[in-house]
Amino acid sequence: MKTTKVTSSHWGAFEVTVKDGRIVGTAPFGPDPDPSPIAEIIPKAVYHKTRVARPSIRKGWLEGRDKDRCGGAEFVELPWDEALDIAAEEIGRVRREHGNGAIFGGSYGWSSAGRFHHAQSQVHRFLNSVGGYVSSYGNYSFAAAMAIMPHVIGMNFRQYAYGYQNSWATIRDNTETLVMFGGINPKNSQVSMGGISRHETKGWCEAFAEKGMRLINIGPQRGDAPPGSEWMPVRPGSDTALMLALAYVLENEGLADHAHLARFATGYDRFRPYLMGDSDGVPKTPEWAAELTGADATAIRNLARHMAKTRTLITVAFALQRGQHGEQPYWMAAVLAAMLGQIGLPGGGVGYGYGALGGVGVSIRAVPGLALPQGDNPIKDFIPVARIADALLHPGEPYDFNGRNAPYPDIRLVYWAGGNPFHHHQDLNRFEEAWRRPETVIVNEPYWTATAKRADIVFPATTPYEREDIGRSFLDPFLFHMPPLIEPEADARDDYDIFADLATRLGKGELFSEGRSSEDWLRHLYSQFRQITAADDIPTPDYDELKEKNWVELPIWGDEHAVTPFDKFREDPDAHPMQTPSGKLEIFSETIASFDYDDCPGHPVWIPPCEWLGAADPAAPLHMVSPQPGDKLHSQMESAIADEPDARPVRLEIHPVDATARKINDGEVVRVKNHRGSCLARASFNDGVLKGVVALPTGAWLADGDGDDPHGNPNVLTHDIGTSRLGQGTSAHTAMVEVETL
Ligand SMILES: Nc1nc2c(c(=O)[nH]1)N[C@H]1C(S)=C(S)[C@@H](COP(=O)(O)OP(=O)(O)OC[C@H]3O[C@@H](n4cnc5c(=O)[nH]c(N)nc54)[C@H](O)[C@@H]3O)O[C@H]1N2
Ligand SMILES: Nc1nc2c(c(=O)[nH]1)N[C@H]1C(S)=C(S)[C@@H](COP(=O)(O)OP(=O)(O)OC[C@H]3O[C@@H](n4cnc5c(=O)[nH]c(N)nc54)[C@H](O)[C@@H]3O)O[C@H]1N2
Ligand SMILES: [Mo]
Repeated sequence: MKTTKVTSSHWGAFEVTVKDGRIVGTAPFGPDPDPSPIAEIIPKAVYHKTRVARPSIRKGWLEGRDKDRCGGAEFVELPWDEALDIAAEEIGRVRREHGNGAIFGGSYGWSSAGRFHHAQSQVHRFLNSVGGYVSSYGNYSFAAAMAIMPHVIGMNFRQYAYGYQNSWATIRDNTETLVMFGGINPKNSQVSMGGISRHETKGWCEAFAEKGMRLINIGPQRGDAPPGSEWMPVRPGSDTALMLALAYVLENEGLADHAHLARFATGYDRFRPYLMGDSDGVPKTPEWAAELTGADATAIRNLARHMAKTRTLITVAFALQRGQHGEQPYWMAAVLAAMLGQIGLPGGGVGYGYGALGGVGVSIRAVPGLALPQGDNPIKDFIPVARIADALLHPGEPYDFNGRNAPYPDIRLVYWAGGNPFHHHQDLNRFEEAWRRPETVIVNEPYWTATAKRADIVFPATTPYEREDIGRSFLDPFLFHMPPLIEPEADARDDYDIFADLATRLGKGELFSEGRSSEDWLRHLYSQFRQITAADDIPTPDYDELKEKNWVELPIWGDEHAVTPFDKFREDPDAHPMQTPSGKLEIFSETIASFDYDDCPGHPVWIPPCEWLGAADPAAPLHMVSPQPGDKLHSQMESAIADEPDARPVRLEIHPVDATARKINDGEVVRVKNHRGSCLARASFNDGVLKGVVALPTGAWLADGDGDDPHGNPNVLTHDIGTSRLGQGTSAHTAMVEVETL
């Protein structure tokens, strides 16, 4: 028996062929013009030996409640009932002895794409049903932007990035110069959270080049932007200096639009003395920036003049704010756009995150719905998501965050489902130390990831191919019935069933499940969604029809030119003010100034990062950036990918000059090290990487044991500090290393 059905994922929809109950192949989804190859590994990954077969409890915890959570720990397999009893009893004990404020359920991670079996929503609903949990705020993607941008443009950053930017069509039709800080990355636009059925970014970028638009990629890697782009290489972490120099040229040469600044922005008078050097004796000239960034002063001057002459859209990759002082380039890019006088013009102004996710720039009518309700969390305590190690290491100690000063919670129990912090967090050796502080760690996972191996109780979760779900993303018009394609592997169960059983044991089964099975929930959520679409006149099949059809395309493509950000504001700033204290774009923010943070003062500034090429340490002279992996999503299905010949350690992009100076050959396995840790990597010569910079993508699972991580996880090398006291985002890109032969 052979059947082929379509399913959905974060990297797109694809066909899956099942023969005699086994997944034997995948193929692209017909309507997708540029499908991602990520799905090809699935027939191997689903059956991989690293699947968690049965509920497993770490022997040291089971027998003596030890906290020795290390990669090589021994586990004992138990029947479901026994393991669930033990977990429920432990959750109950922590609640009784310490209260729900001692349970951390932030559980950051991308898990999988189906709407109901979304692990993070499931764990949150479960923990809420038993009295709540300490949550995490923000994300690893753009936490610093989330903190700074509302102060500057008066908008929630997520809403701006996903729903209020120039669409691709508006850019094509209006933009003459596209200045891309950190590029618009073709490899990253494969992915969009919740799904992406038509990968269109590549096509749009081709259309821009065809039209003769000037595309300028500013950053450490040529490959960050689509082919046909000019490349202005700059040192990682130095973009704010370059932006300031562009601003300096505009002001100095009379190209800054002062009328626009007066009407649509506030605080230019407070910022100008800094820009021109009147307040600190340092004019932010192109020569000043050339020294810091490595870019050519004449090229900077010419670029500023060209930007002033043409309709210019400045775009900034998420990566720029994933470094120390990451708030600054985001703020300064908006200030630069205001100085150009182009805020509110179609195809002008400033944009964030294009290419980072395939859905940014598409025009879709917003249709809510299809999310599992998480219930209410009576525990109001939270941590900024990337401060997890600090929280575990320093309970009770106060920290700053966006004007708030609060003590870290005292975490006794951690529950994680749908994330892999031993892939995604920084300075993993420090994190491993922090991870030993709580009394208990429970993880639901399909795979023996680095995190599962460092847990006390591990529950085997199904993959999306082993359960029924609904696929839909708010950035995509397609709607999927995701059929159960195969039986669950070994003893794996759905997160929902695991949590329902735990809730029952804790006396809250009814509150958690509302008496519904998974299928009842799917039909319930779907019928609510159909009420929303009916009210909006969007024809939507009923559940059984969707099941029958497998997928439909809803007629919700938006008007391609529906949104020009801040156009109404530009027409009449008094009638349509920005939602900032001044009603204008804040070049100086009284609010931020009132926080009195030395690492994020009242207007954008250049503050050198603690590690960068401008202060090279002889022991760690190379700047390591750690981008998203092109061949997969984060660490998902890593074990099957790692089995491919020569796949591990991960490839390290290095300039041939830096390599030969170290007697390193192309393809050779090398050691990457600094004072925080070391890993192996496979040198890959690339003259599209700025000299002095190396790029090691994320996604490897941290191996067991001490010493060099043999897989090449860059997070043994990264620095675990907040972006600033304002944003407290990850500073993953602020890391210096040395590379050497073995
Ligand atoms: N150095 C450095 N580090 C970074 C970054 C960087 O740029 N540089 N980027 C950061 C960013 S932006 C992000 S978003 C993070 C990503 O980090 P994560 O989101 O933690 O990475 P994933 O590998 O997607 O983790 C998802 C996990 O969920 C599991 N899973 C999938 N489906 C299910 C399910 O149905 N149930 C359960 N229980 N589990 C499931 C997968 O097996 C996988 O282990 O990494 C961050 N880390
Ligand atoms: N294939 C694939 N696509 C993905 C993901 C994945 O795992 N796989 N993950 C998704 C997720 S969760 C996210 S958040 C987005 C992230 O989207 P981005 O943040 O845009 O992506 P990154 O790959 O982390 O970084 C892009 C580039 O930024 C450059 N860069 C680093 N530091 C600096 C700097 O200081 N200045 C400048 N100018 N450039 C710098 C690096 O050269 C890097 O290659 O990607 C998404 N897309
Ligand atoms: Mo992300």
